[in-house]
Amino acid sequence: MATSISFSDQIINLVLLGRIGSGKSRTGNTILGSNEAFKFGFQIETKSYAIERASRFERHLLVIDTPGMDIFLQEESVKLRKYISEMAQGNVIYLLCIKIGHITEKEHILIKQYIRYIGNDFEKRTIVIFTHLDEWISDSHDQGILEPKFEDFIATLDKNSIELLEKFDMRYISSNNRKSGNDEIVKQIICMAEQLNQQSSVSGAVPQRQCDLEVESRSILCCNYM
Ligand SMILES: Nc1nc2c(ncn2[C@@H]2O[C@H](COP(=O)(O)OP(=O)(O)O)[C@@H](O)[C@H]2O)c(=O)[nH]1
Ligand SMILES: [Mg+2]
Repeated sequence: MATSISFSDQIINLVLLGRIGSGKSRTGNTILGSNEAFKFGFQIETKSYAIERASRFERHLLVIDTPGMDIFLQEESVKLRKYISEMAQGNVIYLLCIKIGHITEKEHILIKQYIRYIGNDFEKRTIVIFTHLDEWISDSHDQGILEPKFEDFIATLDKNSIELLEKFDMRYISSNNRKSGNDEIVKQIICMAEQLNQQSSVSGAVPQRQCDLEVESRSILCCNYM
């Protein structure tokens, strides 16, 4: 039976994950379009979950920021699941924040723990967000590369890191969270999230919105990245 749920009722639930200092809170602010939504900074250790909402590009976004953690075990996964089920309705998309150049052993261990304790769903519902794009661009300029392309960074990754991205079907986006009004990234995230939600929806249960946003970069986006 057709439902009365309209596109405008649908909420995109986004959960920020990643190591301490990986840029989770600031990525949340980029998405929400406000530098004041989540507290950020090296001196700020987020101790509890936080939630903010915003409407962006005609979408309702709900963003959950999570405590800084380098280890994610069963107990934390129970807390995360409880918080999500209390705060968000429907599917969530995980945004796994990694500072560019920092796919270290610690990231590999943490991601294995997410996969183990959040479950298989985690791999299918995650977008990797490489933060600190601005720093990578200025380093590239200092090295004489005038027009650095993020794909060139991906090409430098070792086999283990590529295998890690492959777990997420190479869904990744790079973000400069210092840039205010970074709308392109927000649109990229919305497009990927809508694509993932569409893939996992039970057909006909809820009308799923086709992504209609124009995004500039990468062929991945707006429903044709798979
Ligand atoms: N230059 C730059 N700094 C960033 C970026 N994203 C986050 N940061 C900085 O990295 C530090 C940690 O960010 P934060 O969002 O608090 O990380 P969290 O611990 O994962 O929530 C802060 O000093 C941020 O200002 C980015 O894209 N570019
Ligand atoms: Mg934080």
